This record gives sequence, C-alpha cells and structure tokens, in this order.
Amino acid sequence: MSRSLRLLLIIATVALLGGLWLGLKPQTTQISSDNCCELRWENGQKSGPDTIRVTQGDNVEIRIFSDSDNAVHLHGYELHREIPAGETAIMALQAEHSGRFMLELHNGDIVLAYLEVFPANQ
Ligand SMILES: [Cu+2]
Repeated sequence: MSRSLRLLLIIATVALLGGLWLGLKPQTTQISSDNCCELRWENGQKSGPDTIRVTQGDNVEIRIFSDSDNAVHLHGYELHREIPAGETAIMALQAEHSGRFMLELHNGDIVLAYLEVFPANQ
C-alpha cells in the first residue's frame, strides 16, 4: 500500500468516525432551577433531550407532547400523567431524590428520556 493511499485511508477513517460521533451522540440538557424542557412524541419518533440533568432541590417542569393517546411515567418519583392525543402534559416536581430516573411513555414502552438528579453538595 502506498504512503498516500494509507494517508487517505486514515483521513477517511477519521472523517467517518467524526461523523458517526456527531450523528449518534446523545443529547443532554442541563437545566437550572425553575426551568422547563419539552419532549415530543410524534409519528413514532421522539424529540427533545435524551438526558435532563438537574441538581437536587431544583424545581423541574417537563412538558410532554404526544400525537396519540398516551401516558407518561417518571420512574422512582412515581409520577404519572395521562396525555390525550395532540395535547401536552406537564410534569412538575421538586427534584428531592438524587439518582437517574426513567421517563417512560407507556403506550409502546418508549424511553423518552432520563432525569439525572445530582446531589446538591457536590
Ligand atoms: Cu413506567
């Protein structure tokens, strides 16, 4: 293999890996107290952050839209909201427990996002 071909292969590999990293990296949203973020379920696809990071004690408000009748469940906090088709449910809480909690759509068992609550004293 010639030196220039080897160099071309290395450049192509780096470009491919860079593109994969950009395309596949998870979205994370760090929100501060009293902030809100929105998750959407439309046409069988979710949009919005994959991870919502807050600090223990923060007030969190998550809006969840669904284009079909659904129910959303925040595991660990045991919060449930019904979502009629085409409407937005609001899940408001104070993040009193630290940890990583799944936010799940029950119609289809879809993991919408994870809520990560970091201890306040770190
Ligand atoms: Cu659940």
